[in-house]
Amino acid sequence: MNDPRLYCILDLGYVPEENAETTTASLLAGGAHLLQLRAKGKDLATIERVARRLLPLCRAAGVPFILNDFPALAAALDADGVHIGQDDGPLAAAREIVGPGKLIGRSTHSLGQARAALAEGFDYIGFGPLFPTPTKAGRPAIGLHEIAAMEREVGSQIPAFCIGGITRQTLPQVLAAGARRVVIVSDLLKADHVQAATREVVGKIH
Ligand code: TZP
Ligand code: MG
Repeated sequence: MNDPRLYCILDLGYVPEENAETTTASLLAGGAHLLQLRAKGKDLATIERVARRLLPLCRAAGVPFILNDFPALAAALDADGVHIGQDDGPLAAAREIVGPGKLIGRSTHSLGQARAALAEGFDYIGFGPLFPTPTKAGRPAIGLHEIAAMEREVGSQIPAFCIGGITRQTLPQVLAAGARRVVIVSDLLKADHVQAATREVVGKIH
């Protein structure tokens, strides 16, 4: 990861499988620095099929391809990494499966969890959701007040991506609160022009 600022997620909850490649190509052409495949509720065969299509696009763009959940599938695919949540067990268990040299990220929902992920040795974290978001319905928003401390303590050591309800509209207040890296899901996937929207965001966080 070379100073990644914008982490994009191809979420099959927003993008039908048949559009996964074209939408991913648009995110990559727009300048996404990391690309995750997220496919909540989909069967493993579907996830593997889509991942095998997206991986070469990411490789060609020089962008790490991260699989959400499923360390064993990430290893089998030779994906660049895997992203796991608070309830997905310790880093060591995932590392055992994907091996050294792969990225392993953790979702965190508080400054305390961010500190813990750093101490445990995760390669990067997500931090949020900052705002309520339909992409992760039911997960309480954590607001903006801990961002500055999180960036100071954790974001200075490993990449820390603020996430959750970040849009082209809310981005300025997120950056003003001290965020340096973001994940944006639905605002980009639902944009009329995915590539242009992605490009616009990248231009604002550099
Ligand atoms: N984890 C915390 S919030 C979130 C995830 C996966 C969803 C972010 O999606 P959006 O559409 O950018 O709010
Ligand atoms: Mg998960």
